[in-house]
Amino acid sequence: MTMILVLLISTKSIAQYVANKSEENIDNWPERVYDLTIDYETVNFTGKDVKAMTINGGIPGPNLEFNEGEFAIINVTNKMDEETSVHWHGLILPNFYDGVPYLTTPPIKPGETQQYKFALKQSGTYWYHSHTGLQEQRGVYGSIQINPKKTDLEYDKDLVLVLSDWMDENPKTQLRNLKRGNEWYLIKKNQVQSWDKVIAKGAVGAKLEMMWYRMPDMAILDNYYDKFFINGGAEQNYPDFSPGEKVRVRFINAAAASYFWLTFGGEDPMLVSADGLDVVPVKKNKTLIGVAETYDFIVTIPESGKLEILATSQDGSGQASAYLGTGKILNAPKVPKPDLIKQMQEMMSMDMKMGAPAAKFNPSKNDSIEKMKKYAMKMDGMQMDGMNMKDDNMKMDGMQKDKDSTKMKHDEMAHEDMKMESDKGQMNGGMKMGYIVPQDKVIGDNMKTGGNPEFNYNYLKAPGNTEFEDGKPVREMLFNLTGNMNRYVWSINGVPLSETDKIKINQGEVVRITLNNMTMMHHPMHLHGHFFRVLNENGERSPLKHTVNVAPMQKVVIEFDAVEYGDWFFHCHVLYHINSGMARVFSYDTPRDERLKGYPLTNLTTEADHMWTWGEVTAASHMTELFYTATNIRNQFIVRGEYGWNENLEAEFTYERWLNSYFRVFGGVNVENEGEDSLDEISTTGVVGVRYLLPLLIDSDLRIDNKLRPTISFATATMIFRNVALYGEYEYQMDFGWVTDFEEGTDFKEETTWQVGLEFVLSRDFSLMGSYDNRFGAGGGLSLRF
Ligand SMILES: [Cu+2]
Repeated sequence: MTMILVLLISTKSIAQYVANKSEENIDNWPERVYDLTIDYETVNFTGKDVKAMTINGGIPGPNLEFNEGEFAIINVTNKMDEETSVHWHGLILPNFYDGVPYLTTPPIKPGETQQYKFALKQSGTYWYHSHTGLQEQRGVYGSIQINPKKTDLEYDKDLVLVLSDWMDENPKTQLRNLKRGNEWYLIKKNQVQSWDKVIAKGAVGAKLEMMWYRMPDMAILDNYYDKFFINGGAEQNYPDFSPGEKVRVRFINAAAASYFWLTFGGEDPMLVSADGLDVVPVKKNKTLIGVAETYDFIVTIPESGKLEILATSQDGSGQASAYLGTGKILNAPKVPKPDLIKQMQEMMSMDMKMGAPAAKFNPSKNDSIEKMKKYAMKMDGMQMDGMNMKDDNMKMDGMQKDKDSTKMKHDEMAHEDMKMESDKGQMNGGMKMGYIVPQDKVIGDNMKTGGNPEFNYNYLKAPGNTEFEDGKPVREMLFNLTGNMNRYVWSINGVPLSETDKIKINQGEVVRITLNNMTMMHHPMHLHGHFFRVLNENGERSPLKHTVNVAPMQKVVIEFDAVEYGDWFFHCHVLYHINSGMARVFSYDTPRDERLKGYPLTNLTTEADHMWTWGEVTAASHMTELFYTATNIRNQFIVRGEYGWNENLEAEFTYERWLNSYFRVFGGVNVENEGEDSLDEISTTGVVGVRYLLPLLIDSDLRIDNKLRPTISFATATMIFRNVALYGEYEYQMDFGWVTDFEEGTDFKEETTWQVGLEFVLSRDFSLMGSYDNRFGAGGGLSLRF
C-alpha cells in the first residue's frame, strides 16, 4: 500500500494514475460512500421566505470527512426540476469527475443520480459546490475534510467553519441589476462615492481622474448581501471545547462573491495550512480569505472565557462570528470599514491608468503585452530596489517555442516580444519593470490601498522546495484581468470566455502565467485539478495553491506542472465574474471523453453571453417615457419613446453592435414630430451612426438620418448625493438642405434639444424624478424599473 502511494506521488503523473486505475492498486483502497441530495427548500434567514437549494436539507451541505488514502464514492441526486452539477474544489481527481458541466462531466439532470469516484491522494481542507449558473449562491456548497495519514501538527480536535454570503433576492436579479448599471446595491450599503462625500474629503481630482478613465464608483463587493454566514448562521457557538485544547479550525470561503477578514480573540492563532496544503506555521491574527480559498488555523481554547472568531466582509457591510469554549467572550479585533474614497485617492496618486477594455474589436488578436504596458501604473517614484527576481524564476532557456503555430494564440505571450525584452538585457536577474514582477515588490509598502500588506502571500512558505523538475519547457502566458464595470462584462485579455478557444497545453511542460489585474476589484483565480506555485519572496519555497487572489491593479505570477490530461477550467471564482465571462479552458492534447457525447461545450461557454433585458417607464407631469433594452456582450437592442403632453413626441428603435467596451455602431428608425407642439407632421427617418463612451463617462452619439441631417448628442449622469443622481442630455441636429427643400432664403436649419434632471432613487425599482426639457417643459414624476 505505502509502496503504491509513494509511486503515485513520486511520478506526480495523473496520466499514469489513470492508467493504473483499472488495475488493482486503487481498488484496494478502503471506500467511503456519501449520498448527497440537492433539492429546493424554503428557508427563512431574515424574516422572509426564500426558495433555496440545499444539500441533504442544509446550507451548507454536510461536511464530507475522509481519511487520506480512502476511495471516495459520492452519489449526488438531483431532486430539482433544473439541472445541476458538483465540482470538488481543490481535489486532484480524474478529469471526468471534476464536475464542470459540458466541459468534463455531464450535468446532473432533474431526477438523476450521478456517481463520482476518486482516490484521495491528498489531505487537507477543501470544498464542493455547484458549477451550474448561480446555484452556488442559493446554497449548493459544502466542506470536505481529509484527515492526514500522519502529521507533525499538534492539535486535539477539528472544527470546520464554512463562510458564505446570503441574499434573499434572486441572484439572477442581482446580476441583471449589475448589468444595467443600477447603483442600488451601493446606495443601500451607503458606498456610493457621491459628490457631496467626494468634495467633503477633498477628492475631487481623484474622482475626475477616475471618471476620465471611464471608471464608475469603486466597490469592493458589487452585490448586496443580507447575511454573512459561518456554517449557515451569523453566529455560532461551539461550547464543547475545554480550556487548553488545541483546535484545528478549517476555514473555507464558500461565499459567491465576498472576501472576509478573519480575526481572532485570545492569543494569536497559528496559520498552518493554505488551500489544503501545509505551510510553515506562522502566528497571524488578521488574514484576508479570498473567495474559494481555504485556511487552517490552530487556536488554543483559553483558560477562561470563550474566544471569538470574527469573519468581517471585506466591504464592511456585515460579519459573522463563531465562539469556541465557554464563559466570558474574548472578542476578536474589529476590522474598520474600508474608506472607498481614500482608496480611490491612493490608487489615483499612484498614477494608474485604468479602463482597459473588457471586450475588443478583434478577439483573436493578441495584444496583451501592449495592453499591459499601456495600462500599467507608472513606476516612477516607486521603490526599485530589490526588484530583481532570483535567476531561477527568470530562466527563459526552457521556454517553449511555438514551432507548429504561425499565429499567436491570443492568451499566450508573444515570444518574439519576450525575446526582444531579453535582448535589451532585461531578463537576466530581473525582467523589465512592469513585466513579471514578484507580487510582494509591487504590493508591499508601495501599495497602501487600505493599508494592506495583507494582499500578498509572503506569509505563505511551503514546508519544502516546490520547484518543478529542471529542464522542463516553460510556456509563458500573460492574462490581463479585464472588466467593464459599466456593462458588467468581465474577461481575460479583453476577451470573454464565449469569444475564445481552449488554450492548448502539453503534458511535460510548465505553464507559467502572469496574472495582471487591470481592474479595481479583487479576483480570486482558480485552476481546476492542479496546484500552482504562487511565486513570492520565499523563492523555491513559494507556496502551492489552487486559488490565488489578484488584488486590484496588481500582478501575481503562478506556474503549474502540466501533468494531467483532458480539459480544466480556469476562472475567477467571484460567481458574478465567471458568469460574465472571466474564464478560460486549459486543454491537454487528449481526446474528449466519450461519455460527454451529446453534451456540447458551447452550453458552458455561451452561458455568460446570455441576452439580458430590462426597461424603465416614467410618468411625469410634463411627459412620459419608456426605455427598453435587450443586450448581451456584443449586441444591443434599444427602444426609447418620449411623449410630452404638449404634443411633442420622439420614439426610436436602434440595434447596436459593441465593437469594444466603449465603441459601437448602430442603425435604426426614429419617429418625431416636425413642428413644435404639434403632432400634425410626424416624420419617420432611418438613422445610422456610432456611439462612444467618452472620458468622464459621457456617452456620445453621432448619426445621420436618411435626409442627410447629421446629429450629435451627449448624455451623462452622476450621483451628487447618496441617492440623488444628476443627469443631462444635449442633442444638436443640423440640416444643410441636402435632401430637404427649404423655403426661399434658408439654406441651413438647426435644432437643439436638451434636458437636465434629478433622480431621487427610492428603491431598486422606483425613483422620483424632476426634469426640464426644452421640448416638454418642466415637471416631475415617478420612474419604475422592470
Ligand atoms: Cu473576478
